[in-house]
Amino acid sequence: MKTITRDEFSPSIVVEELMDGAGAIMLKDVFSQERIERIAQTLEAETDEAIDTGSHFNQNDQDPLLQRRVWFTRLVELDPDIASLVEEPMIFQSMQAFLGKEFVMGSMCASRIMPGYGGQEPHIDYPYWDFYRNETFPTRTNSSFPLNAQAIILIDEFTEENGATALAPGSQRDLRYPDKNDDFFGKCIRLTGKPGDVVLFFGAAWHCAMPNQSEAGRIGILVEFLPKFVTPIEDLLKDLGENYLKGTTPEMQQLLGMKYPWPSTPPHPPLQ
Ligand SMILES: O=C(O)CCC(=O)C(=O)O
Ligand SMILES: [Fe+2]
Repeated sequence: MKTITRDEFSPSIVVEELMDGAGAIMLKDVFSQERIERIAQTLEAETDEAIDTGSHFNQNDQDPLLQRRVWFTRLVELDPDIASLVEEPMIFQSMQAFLGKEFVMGSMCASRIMPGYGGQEPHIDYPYWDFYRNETFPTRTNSSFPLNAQAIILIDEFTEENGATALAPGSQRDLRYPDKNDDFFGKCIRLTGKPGDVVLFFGAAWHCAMPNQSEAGRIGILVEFLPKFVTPIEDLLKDLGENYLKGTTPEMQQLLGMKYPWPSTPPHPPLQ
């Protein structure tokens, strides 16, 4: 996987890598160790108990208890700084170039996979996540332009042993739901990195969380970004305090859909 530092960063490198390259890129040392360590402690405490928090793509009955999630409104409640991670300019500018300036957030959660977790099934992400029913999508739907991007903010180190995400490089170009004949596990690379690194990928690329064979949890913050016109899969505003919305940044307001409200009228006459 291509890896770039803040000095090397440009949004066009990200766009090219997500569309025409592997489908994923690693941004190194995006967040300070101090900030990530503080967030890790909060998320570890929050995910201590084995309760079903609504994770998906699990392969057996026990795994929902071992893939523990903390969803957006709870993240904001725990510490608004966790939500602010997505406003980081390298992430924000990349997404503007990839999905359009007024892109939105569809989902944000922390995911902690516990020792013994068996791994997700290889999949593609919303809005393509039920593309095995491709007759429910418009004819000729393809990945020539993106309807999704994913960010994983690494809170723990991601290693092959503890279940670092696997991804089939280049698979984003042929929009299809992976099946058993695709030899996903033979083709995949692993998205390994250090706390504070960020992986960006196009969710049309086949990928999945892998088994955690280590002795410790593996926390990542999973963010889904969408073009402004795709319905977010989560109601991010549900239970969100009014004061949070009022007091937050223009970037967060855009991410929460405030720039492109529904229902709407045309923004201005077309011929001005
Ligand atoms: O946790 C991971 O490594 C990937 C998660 C993922 O792909 C998903 O939940 O859709
Ligand atoms: Fe996914």
